[in-house]
Amino acid sequence: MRTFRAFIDLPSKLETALIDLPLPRWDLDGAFLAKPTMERYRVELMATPQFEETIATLRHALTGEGGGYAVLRLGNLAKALGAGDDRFRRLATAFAAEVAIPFSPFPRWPLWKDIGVKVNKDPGKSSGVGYNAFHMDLVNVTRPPEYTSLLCVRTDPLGGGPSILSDAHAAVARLSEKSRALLAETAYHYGTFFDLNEVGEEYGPFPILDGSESGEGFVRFTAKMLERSELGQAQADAAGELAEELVRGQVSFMLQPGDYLIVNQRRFLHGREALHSGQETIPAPDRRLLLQLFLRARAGDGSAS
Ligand SMILES: O=C(O)CCC(=O)C(=O)O
Ligand SMILES: [Fe+2]
Repeated sequence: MRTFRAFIDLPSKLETALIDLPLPRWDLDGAFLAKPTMERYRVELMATPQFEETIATLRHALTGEGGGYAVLRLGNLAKALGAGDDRFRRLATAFAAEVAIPFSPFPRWPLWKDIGVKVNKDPGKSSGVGYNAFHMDLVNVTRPPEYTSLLCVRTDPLGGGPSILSDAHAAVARLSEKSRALLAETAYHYGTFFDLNEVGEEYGPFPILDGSESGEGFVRFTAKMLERSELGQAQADAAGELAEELVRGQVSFMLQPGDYLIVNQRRFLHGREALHSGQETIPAPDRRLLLQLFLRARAGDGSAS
């Protein structure tokens, strides 16, 4: 049972104030959102009505008991400002910075990365048209971002592509002790690593479970590792069981334009159902579009330990 409130509407007074908020363009400090920008955004946000309560609710959804993801409903702001508008993006960035530090691991993307729809891409990968199986983002690095986030600019005009979320530790807890022991072996690998900022080193092979009993470590998993994998049979079976449990415990919902999904990667894994068939009939500029942003927990933040 979900005991936390994952969907967070903004009080209308707050929405009204945010529409007129004069947030300046942001600066970067290396891969990170610059500190003066975060401080300036914070000063502006703190002057708006009911902002602090809203942020407390958001933080609780992400790090409180049973929590691990949240959808901040910014749809009215997206409507007022335009979901693709810079001012809207600054507002989302300002909210993100209240959770953790926004940064871009990819040298070619400035902070937010487009996730559009490419009909010729591997359907199971980011921006493919197929089922995007349960995973954590940047699974094969030593320091994955504590949070990943997705801002919905446009939905699939054909009506597909609901998001899926699953409590990773709850799924692990339903497995046998034997399977958990196999998942703790340093025997899993996925993907390639090149030219990434601020996420540590390439990690492979890695254990899916890091052995900490706190229930707070990463469940370093992607169901995509199950395809064409060179795993031993016992390890592959254990990973397959985890994939099944994740699906058994999943919640699913359709992101609406302006919805901002934030996922605490230490707690929840995410994915996406297939887009509706017929994407090739939709002109590229009308296809589903999300913007992705990664967040690094602040030092000393409980959720970073
Ligand atoms: O398309 C989506 O909704 C999710 C995409 C995703 O998880 C990713 O690109 O890492
Ligand atoms: Fe992802």
